[in-house]
Amino acid sequence: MSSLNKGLEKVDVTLKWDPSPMGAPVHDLDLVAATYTAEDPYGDPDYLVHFDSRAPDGTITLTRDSRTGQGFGPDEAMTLELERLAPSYVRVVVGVAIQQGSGRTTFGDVDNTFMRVAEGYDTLAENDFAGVAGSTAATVAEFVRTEDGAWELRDGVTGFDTEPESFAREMGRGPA
Ligand SMILES: [Ca+2]
Repeated sequence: MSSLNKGLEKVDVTLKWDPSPMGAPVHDLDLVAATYTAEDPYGDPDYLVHFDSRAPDGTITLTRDSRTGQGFGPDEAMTLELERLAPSYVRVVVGVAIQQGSGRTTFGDVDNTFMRVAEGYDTLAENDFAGVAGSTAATVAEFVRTEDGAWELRDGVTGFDTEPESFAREMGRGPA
């Protein structure tokens, strides 16, 4: 990386999936972001952003939210204005959790799941979740503030086998 790299400023994470067949239980996937401060970068999230929770400073917003996967374009979308985050924030982890209301549901049970991380028209990462087909949740992007203050993406999808609520607490922990 060049030292002229100014880092990521405003990033969009989008998620789509196909609705379940007629008569089958709906598939509800949720984008979740967890923020971490320099005091506890791998501990408990400072706050979460998801369908039921907003960023106190408005820097991370869920702009689209779906309970079924029906419709065209992204089903869920989140905008992260990283450059506006207070300096105390050093890490943001974004994940996808599948609601488990109708029994254990994994990415392998959901058709055509796809996520993309982009800044403007530049795609930074994309993934079809094939590598975590047996998981019920996954982290999909980790944004880290480097020593010079710039935000960078650490790419990669990691599967979890947990309910959405416990996933939100655990998604930012470092490797065990
Ligand atoms: Ca949802």
